Amino acid sequence: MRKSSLKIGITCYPLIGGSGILATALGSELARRGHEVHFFSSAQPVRLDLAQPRIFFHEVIVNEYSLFTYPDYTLPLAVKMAQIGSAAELDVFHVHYAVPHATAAYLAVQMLGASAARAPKIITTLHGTDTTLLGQDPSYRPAIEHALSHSDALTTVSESLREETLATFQLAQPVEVIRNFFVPSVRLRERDEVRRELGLTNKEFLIVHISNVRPLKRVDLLLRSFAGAQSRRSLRLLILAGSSFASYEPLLDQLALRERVIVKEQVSEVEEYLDAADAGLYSSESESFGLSILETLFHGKPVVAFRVGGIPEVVIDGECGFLHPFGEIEAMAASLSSLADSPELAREMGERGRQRAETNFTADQIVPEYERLYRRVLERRPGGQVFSG
Ligand code: GMT
Repeated sequence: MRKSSLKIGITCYPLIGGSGILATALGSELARRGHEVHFFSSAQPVRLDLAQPRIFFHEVIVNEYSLFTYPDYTLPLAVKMAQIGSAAELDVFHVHYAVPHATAAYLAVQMLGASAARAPKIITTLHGTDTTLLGQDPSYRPAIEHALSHSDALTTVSESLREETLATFQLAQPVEVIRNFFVPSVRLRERDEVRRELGLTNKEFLIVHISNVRPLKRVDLLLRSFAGAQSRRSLRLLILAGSSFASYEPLLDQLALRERVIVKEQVSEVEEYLDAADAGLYSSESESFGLSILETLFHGKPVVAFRVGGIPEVVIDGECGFLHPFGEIEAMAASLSSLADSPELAREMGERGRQRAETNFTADQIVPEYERLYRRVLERRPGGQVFSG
């Protein structure tokens, strides 16, 4: 008999990073829909609410054995997944980001025994750099390809990443696109209050950037694009940095931007800053999707970005923002100027972005796609068994 609820194991990175945020939101939505969800990670994922019914968290302890130069995470993760997979009778392991999660899932299933009909099925969702960076590295590529080939289903978060995945790995099974989604929070503080905290007057045009400021986010091009923008209004840039901004400090001085750029590190409530802003600026050289860009659209702000990876699948150029070929900072600056000079244009584009996000990228649209995938994969179990319910 087909059971309505499933038991799902989700493996993800815990800290600020798109794949962990998406995995956490997915787990929360699945639990809200009646499924039992078990998270595996080295620490509690930042946005995970353990008070929510049907959510469980299994911490993986990274070993500190002094005989090893490098700590190992893959084996303790695989053991934890095997233990809980068996004890909680999980139906699926849904791993987010292939390295090392898909390999750990494969090992966990092997530990449960090749003939274990009860072994969870493995779904791997590729998020970006697992294909675009590590997939190009000869010391990782064969291991990733092995783990992907032993997954029961593969998904990517954009068509662009699907194409790159197919070009990178030799895969016999299909790769399905299930795009990212976002659930906006109920606003915590009013726009005016946040702008006051930032020391902004209502006349100033605030541009926001949210990222982990790793090298591929190209914060150098972000600052140069901003420095080139000119407007009748005073322009300010707010950077919400998921890791240390220290290495970019000298460039702030070099471009004489210190008075106009506000940097905040490790902000957990990014959404109230999105409400306080007037536009978003993103300068990555590679981006499979751009979850922060989607968050920016949900908050009704137009986006200026480079046309790379999956970004054009999220932002429609000329409709909810402006996209430019990678590296064209003068064009990025000109787009920022035109938005700042025309508040009406910025508002209209922002509104169209919100509509686009609400039409295409809500949990109600995307989560059922994952639920259908889980059920399809489980039908391939002997007798189509689903053990939970
Ligand atoms: O590179 C990052 O910013 C983190 C990385 C991750 O896996 O946590 O993000 C990737 O996954 C996000 C969620 O699917 C996507 O929105 C990002 O575009 C993607 N990053 C890259 O492709 C560089």
